[in-house]
Amino acid sequence: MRKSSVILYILLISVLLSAFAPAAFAEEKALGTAGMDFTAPDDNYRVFYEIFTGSFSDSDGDGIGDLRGVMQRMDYLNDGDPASGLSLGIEGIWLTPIFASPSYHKYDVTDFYAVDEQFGTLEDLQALIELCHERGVKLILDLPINHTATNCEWFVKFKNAHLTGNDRHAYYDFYSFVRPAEGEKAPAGYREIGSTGDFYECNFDASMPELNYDNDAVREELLNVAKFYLDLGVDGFRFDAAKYIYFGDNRQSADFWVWYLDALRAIKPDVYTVAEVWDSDGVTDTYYSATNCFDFTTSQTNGLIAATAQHGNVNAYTAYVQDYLDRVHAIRADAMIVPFIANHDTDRAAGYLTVASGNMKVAANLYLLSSGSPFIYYGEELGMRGSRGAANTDANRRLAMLWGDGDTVRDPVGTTYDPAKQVQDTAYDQMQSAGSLYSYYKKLLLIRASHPAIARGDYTALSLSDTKLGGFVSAWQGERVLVLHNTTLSSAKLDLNALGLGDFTTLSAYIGMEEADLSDGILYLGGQTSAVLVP
Ligand SMILES: [Ca+2]
Ligand SMILES: [Ca+2]
Repeated sequence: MRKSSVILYILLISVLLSAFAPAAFAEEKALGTAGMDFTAPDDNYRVFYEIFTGSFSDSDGDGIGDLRGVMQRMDYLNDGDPASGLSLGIEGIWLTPIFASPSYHKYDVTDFYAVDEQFGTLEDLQALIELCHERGVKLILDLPINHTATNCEWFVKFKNAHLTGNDRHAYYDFYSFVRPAEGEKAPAGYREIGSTGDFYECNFDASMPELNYDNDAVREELLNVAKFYLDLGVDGFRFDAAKYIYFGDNRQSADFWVWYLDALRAIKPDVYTVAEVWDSDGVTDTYYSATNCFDFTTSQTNGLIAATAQHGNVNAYTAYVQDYLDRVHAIRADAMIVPFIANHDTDRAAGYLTVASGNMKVAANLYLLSSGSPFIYYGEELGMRGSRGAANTDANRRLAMLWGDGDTVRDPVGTTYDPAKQVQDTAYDQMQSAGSLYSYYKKLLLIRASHPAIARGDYTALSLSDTKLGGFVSAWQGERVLVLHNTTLSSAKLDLNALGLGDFTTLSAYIGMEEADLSDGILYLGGQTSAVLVP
């Protein structure tokens, strides 16, 4: 193609796109909400949205995301009317830490009772809580209580007590420390306090000294922190580094969380909590005695969701979910699975799954049309990319939300990610396009919200002989739903009667790269497409 004809071609496409954009938007507005029922109960089986607070939306022009920024994006997240079809439709928000802290990520806290001034004030937090609740959205805060910053006044007092040898000081035991015997070395993960021979525990970094949870004053203080925010109206917490409370002893750490959760539930019986226990299922099971945990096994590039989304075995995935639910329900009757594909500590999923291949959409189908309380990482719904890369920096996983409408939020310090590799369609663009990943996520959440039984109730994995097609039946309060996924590139045909599923006579919804059709008990399910059936 000659250069001039290429330009002409691009011009023609642009004209066509702009001509069709308003029509497509109108069609998108109509997005099949007619006839959908949104009477989902007010419980904790919610779709959450993780906001890396400093990278989301900037309300005051300093380039840093803040609480007022989240408020100004509430229409994007949830406009309070599921039937409008005009907002993403998330049902909960996880804010990464908002407390006073010297770092951009704020996982090293100076003062747990203050909002960092870069993010706003306690009054801003109260206003955000109010707005969330008006929209039926729950707000949970990130509690990194295993450690603090070194400039936290507790640590300053602790350090001084050791430097002066004052072992009667109230803060002498506030942090975890050891004094190795003469000639012995301190264990890994400890740092000497001056040249006192005392070493404080810091498994992540010297800048993150770990609190001593054998000290009742520490327990009481960090319980007060949670109570303080529950009083303010937050709905719950995400517990950072939950297995590090007593590092190396999961039973003891889990017992701490049982004690902590007993106290929180006494105040707020429906408090929403989820713990970060980045470990195998055998280990997370231990923590389920206290709280739900993120399901790290199915997340990330090597996880079961990504593997299944790339034309993998759906039966293995649904069998995994059923086994998970069976195990955690045996530990605690109201336990949930909390799936996700990426968060602020992992590479973004669109980078390895890709939107163009359709695999990103299949992954979303698998974990959002499923049991429990899934977490979407901000920008995931746009197909945003970001990975540690050669510079090995987490900042690349926390890039500024691509609003495309003049939001002044900037990438965090230390970012090295090549903007040319980023998805080019912003939120502004994608909201106008029925074919965008944003519109896809929106539709997916509508389907989920209109069928409460997908997230709740008894989950029974199907074991189909066609290993690239699979699904589950879920029953909740008299409602039954059948969810089927086809992860292959070609359409599949399923005789529901032959499988004993003939009572599912209505194809309620389908979503994916192709279409679905049900007639006379025969379901045709297009490639990379999922279907929801009801009796
Ligand atoms: Ca700001
Ligand atoms: Ca610890």
